Amino acid sequence: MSSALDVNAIRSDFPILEREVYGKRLVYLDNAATSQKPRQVIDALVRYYETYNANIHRAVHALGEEATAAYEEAREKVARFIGAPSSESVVFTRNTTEAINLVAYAWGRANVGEGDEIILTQMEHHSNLIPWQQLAAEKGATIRYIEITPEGTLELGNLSALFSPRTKLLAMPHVSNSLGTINPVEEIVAEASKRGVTTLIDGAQAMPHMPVDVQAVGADFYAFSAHKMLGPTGVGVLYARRELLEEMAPFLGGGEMILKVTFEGATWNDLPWKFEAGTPNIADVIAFGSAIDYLDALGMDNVRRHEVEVTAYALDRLRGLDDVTLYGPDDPEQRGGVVSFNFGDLHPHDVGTILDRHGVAIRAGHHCTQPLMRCLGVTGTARASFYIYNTQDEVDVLIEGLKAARDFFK
Ligand code: 7TS
Repeated sequence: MSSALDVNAIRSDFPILEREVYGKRLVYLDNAATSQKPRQVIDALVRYYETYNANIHRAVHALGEEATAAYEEAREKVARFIGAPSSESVVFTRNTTEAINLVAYAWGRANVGEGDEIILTQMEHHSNLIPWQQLAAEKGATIRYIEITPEGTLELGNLSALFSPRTKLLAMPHVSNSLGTINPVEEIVAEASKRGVTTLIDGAQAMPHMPVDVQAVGADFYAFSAHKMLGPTGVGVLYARRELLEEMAPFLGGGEMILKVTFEGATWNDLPWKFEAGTPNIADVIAFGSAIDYLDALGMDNVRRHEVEVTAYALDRLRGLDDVTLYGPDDPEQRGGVVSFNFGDLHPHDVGTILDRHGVAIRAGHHCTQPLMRCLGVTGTARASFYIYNTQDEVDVLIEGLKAARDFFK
């Protein structure tokens, strides 16, 4: 039993956890890819479509006003949840990937030029790598990487040597989706900021799992996805310092993002709508508001404590198997609820396939971090990732499945 959360009560809110896979109870351990959704979020979607579906920010009718109010209320909830100074700093996108691309286009194209430098880490998800490689190739800029240590943490001893007068941006993950490593983002952002370097934190694996205050982190930009934190797919958030959003040109042009349009040109809407062209993902943003309510009621400190407990138990049990290679920091306090491993000489996909037959869903492969896999000297790993509804019993099912995989391939 978790000491931090009432997991039985939580589990009863998630209809999908009642289903079986191949006749076995579903054990869902692929939360770093996407989380499951509680009934409260599903109900919010149904309620919207059944009772007040309408386009927002334009209608004079009741439905439009209700939908607009609910959409903007969700933005207020997000702003409070992340500690933003105001909801004007909260831009809705499709996902983390689009939030980062928004910055690469609207800020990057205007501020990064030939000979300039960008600092990333060796543990980037491709979505915080490709947009910067594209920008660097287009502009003739260079990317430098903070290396990883054998323990899977960032090598920060020579951080200051990575900065130069040409450094324009430092972008990095708050928590690694492959190693689980929690990076000391406050410290690194402070180093960058004191040199006048703009900063972006990819918070896709942090915001769902621990208390995060974007102002305490101090970054200029902070990106994350709703679908990894009980919300629907199709909603991401870009938090940005207001001054930056003010000076940036729009990312996409069209309806909603304008104030006044003539045949000769246009002026832009106020923040944050300047960055939300076209009809947004109204239903899913509203349902994301319900996901925030759900997490708020649990308390993010409790979410974090629960994940530390389950992760510590999983690490212990995995260490008890012969032939398991674990990646990332040993100390569960230094990592999120992500456990990457390899098992003997079994291919991670084979491990994943056998586990699936036991009802256990994990991810196997490179986890969209191919350069990191090369640093680790592997082509992929098996990865179990936990959330609020996972239990130690489920970790036991994982371990039994791994033993069965070993026997199967013996
Ligand atoms: N950044 C990190 C650190 C991530 O883990 C992910 C998704 C993304 C960005 C992209 O998020 P999206 O919502 O735009 O797709 N990570 C994973 C994963 O680890 N397995 O599947 C998706």
